[in-house]
Amino acid sequence: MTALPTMSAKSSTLATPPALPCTPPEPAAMPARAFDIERIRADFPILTLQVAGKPLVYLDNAASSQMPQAVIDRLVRYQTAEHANIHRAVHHLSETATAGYEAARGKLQRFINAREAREVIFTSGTTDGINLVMQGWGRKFIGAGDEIILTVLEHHSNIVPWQMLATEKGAAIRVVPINDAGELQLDDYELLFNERTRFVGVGHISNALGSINPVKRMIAFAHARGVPVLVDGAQAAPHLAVDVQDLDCDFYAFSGHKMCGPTGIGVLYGRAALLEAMQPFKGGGDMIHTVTFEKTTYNTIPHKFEAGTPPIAAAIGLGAAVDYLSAIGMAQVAAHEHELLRNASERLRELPGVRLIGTAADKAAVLSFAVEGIHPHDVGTLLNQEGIAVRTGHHCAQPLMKRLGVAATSRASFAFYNTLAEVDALVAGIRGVQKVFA
Ligand code: 7TS
Repeated sequence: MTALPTMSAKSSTLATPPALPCTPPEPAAMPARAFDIERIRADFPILTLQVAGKPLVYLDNAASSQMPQAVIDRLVRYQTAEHANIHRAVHHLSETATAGYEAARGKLQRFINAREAREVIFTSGTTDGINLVMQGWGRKFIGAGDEIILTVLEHHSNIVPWQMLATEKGAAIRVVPINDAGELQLDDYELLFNERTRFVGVGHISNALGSINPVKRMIAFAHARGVPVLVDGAQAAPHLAVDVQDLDCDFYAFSGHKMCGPTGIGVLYGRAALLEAMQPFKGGGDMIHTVTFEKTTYNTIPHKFEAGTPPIAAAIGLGAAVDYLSAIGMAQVAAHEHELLRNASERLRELPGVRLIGTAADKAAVLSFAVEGIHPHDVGTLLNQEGIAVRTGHHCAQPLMKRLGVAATSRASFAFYNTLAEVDALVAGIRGVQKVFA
């Protein structure tokens, strides 16, 4: 048998070439813009659609928001001129893709004011981020008899993972109640703490009611007792300026598709010291430093938590989305949405036979409502015939629905590109539904 030629080079003899510039270079962040609603709407091609022969009125933003042309363009540019796998090769496209992916991480770091880019882990979404914390932190640090505090407002994705852990470990879940307006009861929250309390999970904004929870106070209280806090920011990151250092949270999870970005991408912020203490949740390529059959050593954070090929295009698209939101300014986003909320709440309150569900003093632009004698599913179906997209159902918050004594609600959830004219359309639509059933 002919011996194979021996490959004896132990190290590369070529000097590492200077990194090639990305072609074309990463687009600069957009300049700040005035809040001009018509110009903003013109950025969203989908908002020109007709549904059932009527102009689309898209009021299901809490489920998924729409994408501006700038994000679509960035995705197209990546796919047409930059696509390759990241972190793995010296060739031009791989370096370009890597630079774009890591630049996106930096944009997300600035968007939430994290101290360091390595505290930003790309996930597939909020659900994935919470599961990562459950697997990586929870399985290591929560044991039999320990207690986890959640709230009755939580989305299922901040309930079920903790329940799975509690069942596996013999831990218990304690639940913060609300009043009838949908506000968390802080006195009860504080009373839930004892020497077995190990973790708190709380939503920043309720997806079903819009209540903005006093997470900063809750975090301070937990920290005074040495208990870390995860904030589910799925409904907050798209609607208000999030500052993880100011909140002082330990983990903050959110999804790209609710904030003008693509599906399949999200972020888990984690305090570096906690991330370093955590077990990786998924094993595979990129998350390792060395591998032998005897032992694997792990890569540094954030790579330790990003096993396998990540959704590179989606991460770059999310970077473009936060550039877009930052150019408008989250304060302007929040102010416009608050105006929509104020107007819509007032109008719906005046409608006979309509009851608002969730009337917290501090609220985001989510309106859950019941129309007397008409099933929410029928409300949604008839509104759709008018081109109006709302969501109906339990909104993945069944414990909350049970607390409120309803099986489901109809929910209109606004974004910064919605208008007062669309509030008019919603009100007229609901009147129309009532006429059908009169
Ligand atoms: N947490 C909250 C507060 C949410 O509103 C949602 C999604 C999730 C977690 C899960 O996010 P994902 O991106 O991982 O799926 N909420 C909704 C909703 O209100 N309607 O559809 C999805």
